[in-house]
Amino acid sequence: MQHKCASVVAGNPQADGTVLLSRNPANLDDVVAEVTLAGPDTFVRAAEAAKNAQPEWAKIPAPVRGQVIARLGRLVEANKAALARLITREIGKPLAESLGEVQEIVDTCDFFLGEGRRLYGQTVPSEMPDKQLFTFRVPVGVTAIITAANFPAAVPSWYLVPALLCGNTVVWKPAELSAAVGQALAELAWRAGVPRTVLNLVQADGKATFEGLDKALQDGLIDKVGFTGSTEVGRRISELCGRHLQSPCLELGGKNPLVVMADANLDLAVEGALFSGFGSAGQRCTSLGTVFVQREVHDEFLSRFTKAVEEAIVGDPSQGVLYGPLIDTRYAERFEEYLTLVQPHHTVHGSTGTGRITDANPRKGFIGNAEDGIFVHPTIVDGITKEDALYRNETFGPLVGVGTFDTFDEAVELANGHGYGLSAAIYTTNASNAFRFRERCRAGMVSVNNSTSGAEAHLPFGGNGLSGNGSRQSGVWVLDQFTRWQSMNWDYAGKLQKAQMDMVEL
Ligand code: UN1
Repeated sequence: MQHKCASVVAGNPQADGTVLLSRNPANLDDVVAEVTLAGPDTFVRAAEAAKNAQPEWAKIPAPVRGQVIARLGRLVEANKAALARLITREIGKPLAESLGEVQEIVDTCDFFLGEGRRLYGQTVPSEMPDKQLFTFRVPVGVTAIITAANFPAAVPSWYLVPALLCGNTVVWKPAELSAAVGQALAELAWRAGVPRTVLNLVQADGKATFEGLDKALQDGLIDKVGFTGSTEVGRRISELCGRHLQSPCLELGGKNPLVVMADANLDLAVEGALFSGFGSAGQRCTSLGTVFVQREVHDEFLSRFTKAVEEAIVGDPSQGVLYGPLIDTRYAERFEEYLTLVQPHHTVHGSTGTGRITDANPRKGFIGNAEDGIFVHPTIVDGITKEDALYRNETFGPLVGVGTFDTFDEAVELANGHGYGLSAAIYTTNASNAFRFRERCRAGMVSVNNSTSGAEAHLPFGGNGLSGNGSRQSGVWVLDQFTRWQSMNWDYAGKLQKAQMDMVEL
């Protein structure tokens, strides 16, 4: 089945624009969707529709908005298998991970449906008698949500669900490469009862989105931007928002380290490195970048890790593979460029080859026909030091660096020194090392004896440095992105009481 995707503004499909084909990266002959890409004007019109709808949506009591979120959760659950299959078909994520991704939406809805009954403010004592102070959470207004193809459903839900619950209206621009998944999720939200004027869908490329966003910000139509994607694009979004005195919610790249101490359970560490380094073909923002191994166990770790990678099954993502294709041909080209950063002092551990998997450069145990899709070999590059480009460049593909350290202090320095600060892991059986690592680590998310990926839907998610501007998604913490605090003071003294001047003296 071929989907037809187009922008939907206030419930009206927008027919004008250029057409792009969204293809199955495991089989490029399979056209998943015909996507009509909108121009900047459509983005602005979507923002206007969202602006007009916002006061009415905000008037609906939060517990009632929570019921809409509850219905969305149940609808997503009922359509879990179909949505997961669409994710696998459109972006090539292994089916088990796609099912996990859909479950993450259900978890997010389950968390926020209750938040509709909590959305607490506070009562605060005043410094004067007969006066009471209060705080309230108020919606920010119109939110523009721009999301990436690698988590085409779960990550958008991290924005859409709390934004809607808090009384905001939305312009959502999914990635062009996952347009059909975007359309399917928006349709479920409308069916759940989110008014079509409240959630507007814009299918557009990056250029049109920037132009549209710029204009909408200038016209005062957008109050908050949420963006998940590359650090480079995040910087541009941030500059644009900064001009309008706005701070966006940014979730950017990572070069996530995994530290293996000599006292670690090495089999566990190998399992964690395999899952976070090569799962989803390394195309998660939480994917493992470099493993730093204490010198005494380096050779042993590397040989077990190499064996695990050699035995891993790659190929057709609808089968039980560790990973499938890269999402797009451009990703493969960029990945091959990263392979040119391998230096003579590195040792490359590819199982049968490096770069693209083809009939001439095959991989043992590959499932499916490699020539039909965008498949690349898993690669381990040993000998990474702080001076290497591979130490600091996010590769967004199945490439894991390995480096060595002697002391714990060196490990911390290596784990922090690349500029990113999203996720970091340590494998150790020594509790003091674990706590010290957490304390000294720059990353927003730290794992002990677990991989760098696999965040749960109710813990704060986000990073520092090149990984973001400190904003956090998920759980109650994201409420600070989608609401603003308003205070109120209520004086019942029957006379003007002046703060600081009329304070009671003892
Ligand atoms: C992302 O890659 O943008 O922690 C998000 C994880 C997932 C989310 C990753 N739950 O791997």
